[in-house]
Amino acid sequence: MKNGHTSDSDSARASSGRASRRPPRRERYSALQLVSKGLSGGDWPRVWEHRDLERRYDVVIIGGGLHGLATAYYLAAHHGIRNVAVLDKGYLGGGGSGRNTAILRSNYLTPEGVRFYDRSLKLYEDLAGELNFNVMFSQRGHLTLAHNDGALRTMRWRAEVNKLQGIDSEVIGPDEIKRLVPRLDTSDEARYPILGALYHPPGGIIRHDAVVWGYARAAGRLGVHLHQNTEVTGIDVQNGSVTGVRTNRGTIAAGTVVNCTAGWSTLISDMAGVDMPVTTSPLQAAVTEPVKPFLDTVVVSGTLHVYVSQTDRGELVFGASVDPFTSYSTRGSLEFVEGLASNVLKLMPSLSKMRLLRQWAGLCDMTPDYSPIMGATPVQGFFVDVGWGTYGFKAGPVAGEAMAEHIATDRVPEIIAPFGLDRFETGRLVGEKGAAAVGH
Ligand code: PYC
Repeated sequence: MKNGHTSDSDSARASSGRASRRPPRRERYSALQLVSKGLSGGDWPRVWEHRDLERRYDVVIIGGGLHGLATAYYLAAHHGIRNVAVLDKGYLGGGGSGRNTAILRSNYLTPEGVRFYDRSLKLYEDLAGELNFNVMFSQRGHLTLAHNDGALRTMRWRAEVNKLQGIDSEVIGPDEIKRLVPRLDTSDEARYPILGALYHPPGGIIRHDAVVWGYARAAGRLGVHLHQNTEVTGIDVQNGSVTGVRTNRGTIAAGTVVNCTAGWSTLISDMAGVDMPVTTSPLQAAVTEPVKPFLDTVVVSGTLHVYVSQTDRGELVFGASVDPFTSYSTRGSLEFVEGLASNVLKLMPSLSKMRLLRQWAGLCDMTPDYSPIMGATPVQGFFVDVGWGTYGFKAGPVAGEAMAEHIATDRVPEIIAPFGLDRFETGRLVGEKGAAAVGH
């Protein structure tokens, strides 16, 4: 790392380079204690501790979402770099990390994308143990429906790329689809008949808040400072190198600053004088009242611009493609739910009596090739982990792991080498639009 950090030696965990997996005794409860605490509403320990804001850190991470927290955690856990602050202008996980539809998968279109998201899925599989936090990862399978020949061809293409990378992914026909999701209208009379689907058994859903809290707690325990309501208003650069950040709580010196924001990634990069080829659009989502579990697969239709899964609480969570305009608004719109309801009912007519409970929006930073931008920038010490479009949540663990390694070693890990900012000059784009979510 530039302006090299010397790790502190405050615990045996530092020398092993790994976080302890055993919770402190005060946090282990019997089932009865848990129920009684839950009912009495009392005295839960704080998930992460409050620390005073220092005037200098080795690394300042802007953005207290999953990517920022995971980067901080792996810096501390894997590289012993603990003099790290994560700053968020709101609350931890209040941006895209708490607004996504919590779908995980690795069935992308490009070999670069497939390898990258597969590593993330593997990290997610072990995350509850790694963080000692129940993240409720349910690998229930992921279906991307094809309603026309063009879509079916893309699914076959993805399946072949996936298999070559060792990913469990195949094209299945309507009978198998009906067996997996009996509620789907697979008849020939459907307005958009289902010709086949890309089936990806390891895909699924997770409890997104728990992932954020788990990383926050683990990073905090390793000495990382987590500062909420701390807005970055400027980035100081001298002679081509970053020297610190200005915030609503004063100036902080740092030789390494990492932009892990979504929505505001261009504004933050602008502060360091670095242009990002990113436009920002809202992505809306909605959830229904809870009903008896009937859907244990994630279902996506690119043609109908919709995806749906059922949570463990029984709610159906719906999403669509990004709004067709750029904006920083996170308000839901009536137009969105009208379109959503109409498209969902084309897939599953029997849901017509279900009621929507609430809707919301998150901000998606779209790059020209639908792949992220990760790594160093022309400003020495200023790193970016941005441009996450509609796929940031599923990438959080691998992005954190790789960014931490990059910052700590000054070497670009192979897994993120294709995603550098310079690809927009060299033209070596990673075109992921065909698998980015539903059609954009
Ligand atoms: O890429 O799977 C996806 C996705 C789901 C919701 C938004 N993106």
